[in-house]
Order: sequence, then C-alpha cells, then structure tokens
Amino acid sequence: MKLKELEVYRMSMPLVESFSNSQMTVKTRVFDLVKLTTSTGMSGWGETVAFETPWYTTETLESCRYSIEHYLWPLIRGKDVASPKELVQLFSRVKGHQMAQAAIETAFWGIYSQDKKVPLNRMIGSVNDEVAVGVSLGLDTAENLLRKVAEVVDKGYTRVKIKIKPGQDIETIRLIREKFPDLKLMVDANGAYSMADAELLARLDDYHLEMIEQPLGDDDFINHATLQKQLQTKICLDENIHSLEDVKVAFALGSARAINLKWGRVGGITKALEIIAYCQAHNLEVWCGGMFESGVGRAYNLALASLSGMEFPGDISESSRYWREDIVKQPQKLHQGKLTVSEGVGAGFEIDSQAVQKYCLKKERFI
Ligand code: OSB
Ligand code: MG
Repeated sequence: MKLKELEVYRMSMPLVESFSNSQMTVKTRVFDLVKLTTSTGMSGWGETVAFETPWYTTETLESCRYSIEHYLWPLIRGKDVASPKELVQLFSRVKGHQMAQAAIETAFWGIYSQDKKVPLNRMIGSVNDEVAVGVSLGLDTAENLLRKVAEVVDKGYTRVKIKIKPGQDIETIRLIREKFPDLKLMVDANGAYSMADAELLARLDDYHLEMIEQPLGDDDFINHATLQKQLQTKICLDENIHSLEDVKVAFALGSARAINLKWGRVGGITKALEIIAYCQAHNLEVWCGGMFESGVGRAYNLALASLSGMEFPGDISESSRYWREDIVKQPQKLHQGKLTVSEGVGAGFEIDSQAVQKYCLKKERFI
C-alpha cells in the first residue's frame, strides 16, 4: 500500500464535564486528527492523544504536530508499506515521539484491516465482541464523588478509578468504600506523592483497592519498587511506561504489579501488542487506559481491550460521558456495563465528516 497523502485536522471539542487530576484541568480537548490515504484511495484515521501542555507527558499537541510534519511523514511519504510491522520499522530511527508515531500507526492499522477485509480486533487476535469497562473520575469533593460513583455504578460500570492527591485521598476513599463495599475501586495519583508519603499510602491497604496508579514521579522506577514492597495494594504504572523496555525495567525491579497500557504513550498498537504479550508471560496485570479520546482513538482502545487477558475494565467509558457529539457515526454506547466492539471491517468506525468540520479549527495536507 503506497502512502500518498497525510491530512492533519486540528480539533477542539468541549468535554461534557471538565476533568482535573493532580497535575491539570482539561475543559476542552484539543487534538489533531490524522487521515492517512493510499494511492488507491484507501484511508485510515488516527488521533494524537498528547495534551497542549507537558503536564502529563513530555509530548504535547504541538510536538506531535511538528514531529508528524518534519520527521514521521518524510520517513514514510510515497513508501509502499505492506504491514504495520513495516511501518514501525520505517519509524525505527525516531527516538521518542511515541504519541505522534501512534497517531499514524493506528491510522495505518485502519487501512491494513480494511485491505484485509477483517475487523481490527480480529486482525490483532481478539475473539471477544464485548468489553466490560470502567470510569475514571476527576478530583472532586467527597460529597460530589459519592454522588458520581453512585451514578456510574447505576449506569452499569463495573470499576471506578478516583483521582487523588495529598489532602484529597484517605478520607474520600474511606467514605466511598463504606458506601460501595464490593465495587472494583482504585485510585490514580498522577505522580503527586513522594516517599515521604509512604505511610499514608500504606493506609490505603485498608480499603482493598484494585491498585494504586502512578503514586510517584513519572521516571521513578526505583522508589516505586521500594514502595511496592511496603504496600499490599498493587502499584500500577502509567506515566513511567513508554516502551516494552520500560515494562521490563518495572518487572525486573518490582516497581509495579500492573500496567496501564495506552497505545499513544507506547507508540501504537504494534508496540502495545508486544507489551501485552510480555505482561501476560510475566504475570503482570495489564489493562487499557484512556486519554479522553474521540470515537476514533476509543475504537483502538476498544480493540485492544477486547483481547483475552485484558479483562480488567479499563478507562474506556461510553462516548456520551465525554462528548455531547462525537465525530464518528456510531459513538460507543454502554449496555450492561459493556461496550460492543464494532463488527465492521477496518477500525470499526465511520467518520462523521460534518461533525469533524464543526469542531475543526484548521486543516493541513501533506503529500
Ligand atoms: O492518568 O490515566 C490517566 C486522562 C488523561 C490523562 C491521563 C489519565 C486520564 C484518565 C482518564 O484517567 C481516562 C479516560 O477516561 O479517558
Ligand atoms: Mg493514570
């Protein structure tokens, strides 16, 4: 498949509800939609999941945009690419820029599965059509969180993640656990703690949480390993993990017993599949995270989450939790706590061009 054209649509979509974690608040999701087209007119869509600021990862909206134009597209422009593996090979000179690479790589998976006339989830080896999913709730007062947890549990979500930071942790979790004794409950600190908080974090053991996500700094494997020895609760790494090599370090040191996998953060689906295989062979729990994706990125989340061994309900809520209007024609909808993986060939979504136009700030074309 000869790669002929790359279009980049700068998108700005208001979130239904603004979201805060320990590092930032997001009200409007600004991202780039990437459309890759072959010389025979087949197209695939991807999105860059980086934020406008480097508060979550080093990559940003603009670093992705720059990298796509100046490094990534020139490496693949006009090339005949037979498989995602070949595409990844063409990108192999590039250090970092995982989210930029992933936007193009996922778009290529869309083309590849269309070409092979197989739905993406089957293409990557999935046999499941339904995925149990969870919700990630932003920082809030205990009172509001109690109400929100009740709402999402009522809707059918089977796992809830609560953002925490120093001063908004133990007491909130105690209250939620008291009201929801059997809920799959977990917390995510986005790196807000240090080893000085080890005793406080160990007190979370009392609330039998599924895991504590990213308690310490985003590059700190060593202290996470020390902390994991002091906790009964599993540590899950998110920000630390950019590659299979990072997962190997976490495993070798004992920095975590679970991995939040985001295809954007690790450079795409091909890399994500390698990480899943490694985690499963090494008894590390691996599950699918989220980045407030549109219906485009969420389709890739769902394909990965439908793989056997990825059963832990991930941060993949239904479209309407994020968007009043999505940019795909069949926005993901929850049925009894599950989302259905699309049967359609290709990545399993149809772009709603009118909605894209409505939320598009500018469009660029590279040939
Ligand atoms: O830490 O997992 C995180 C969203 C953006 C950036 C980082 C994270 C998150 C979430 C929400 O927790 C996941 C989602 O619902 O898409
Ligand atoms: Mg996280």
